[in-house]
Amino acid sequence: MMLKTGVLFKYKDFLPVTPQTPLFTLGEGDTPLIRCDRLAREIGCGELHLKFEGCNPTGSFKDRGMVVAVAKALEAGSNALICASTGNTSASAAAYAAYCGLTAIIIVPEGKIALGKMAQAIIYGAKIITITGNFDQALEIVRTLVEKHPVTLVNSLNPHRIEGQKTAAFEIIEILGDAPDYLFIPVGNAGNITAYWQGFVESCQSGRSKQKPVIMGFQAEGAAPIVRGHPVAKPETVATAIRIGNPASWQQAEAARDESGGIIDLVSDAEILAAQKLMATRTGVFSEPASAASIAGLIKLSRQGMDFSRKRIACVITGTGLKDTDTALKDAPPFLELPADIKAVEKALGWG
Ligand code: AN7
Repeated sequence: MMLKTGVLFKYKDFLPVTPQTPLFTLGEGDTPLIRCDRLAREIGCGELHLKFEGCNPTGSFKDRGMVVAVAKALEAGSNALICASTGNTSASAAAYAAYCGLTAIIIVPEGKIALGKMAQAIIYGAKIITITGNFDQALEIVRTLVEKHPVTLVNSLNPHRIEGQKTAAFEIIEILGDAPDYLFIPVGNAGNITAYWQGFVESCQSGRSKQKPVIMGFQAEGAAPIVRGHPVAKPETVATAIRIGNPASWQQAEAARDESGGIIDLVSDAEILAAQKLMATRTGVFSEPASAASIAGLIKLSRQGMDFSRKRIACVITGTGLKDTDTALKDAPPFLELPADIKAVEKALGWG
């Protein structure tokens, strides 16, 4: 059967795909770009589009890069993958390893991974190691292990990950006809901001777009090394996906910021959770907390007086909220609990 969908097939001319690269897909890419007029009016921007990466097969943008990294690993004859993760990379690595019959070894910080992401790694059959340390320490261990053992690193230090992830920028341009004026994006290990910028730059160079967006990256207040200008030894945030104190692609993120004329700023946990809730109630998009950092950043700058009223904005919504229902349910108001009686229900609804 000829493969017709997926990142590898659709973008093979723009990816390091050779005649020897196996082409396969779990259905990654082609995620919706959702136009949100009501939320745009409320925030005060001209046009607002959410690139909802939660629609990827394992529920995050990581799948775009993972499919390329795993295809190249197979091509090179590897039979095992390894990554450090705050949860989404490990879920994605485990899924693609399962599809391809490879071993996935994942090293994650104990107790700081959303439960749905742990469930994914478990059900996909990954070898899971939790460490009593944070993501940065896990990544240090992984970087040393791949020097000594025959196993493929699939963190975003693997350049094939970035190649795959840049395809999201291509898709935004395909839908809008050009790049947006601004791209808002959460920043953790800083691979994705690097990938989007590369995608927008390549599109402009090849004439597929006329402009490049201003890149607006957002870190969580308790895990904002790039904003503060130094690594954060003990990063803390409710947005566990971006609980990272020493991003691997730090310099590339600064380059994306500076070459695009953008900023990398921070948002508080309260701002992140408020944005997550606002997005859900105004657009029907349920993101995980880390993903809402992009919307939280847009709201913050708009409130500070930046004028987006005539601008076209794309916000990258990096992952689904369904992996982290604990955080969504925290502080939820109580439900109405009634007997199974129509009169009681009508009365409670004010129809009685
Ligand atoms: C939902 O899974 O680092 O700046 O190990 O899961 O490219 O790191 C996840 C990162 C944003 C930040 N949103 O992206 C991992 C991991 C979500 C994420 C980010 C992550 P990068």
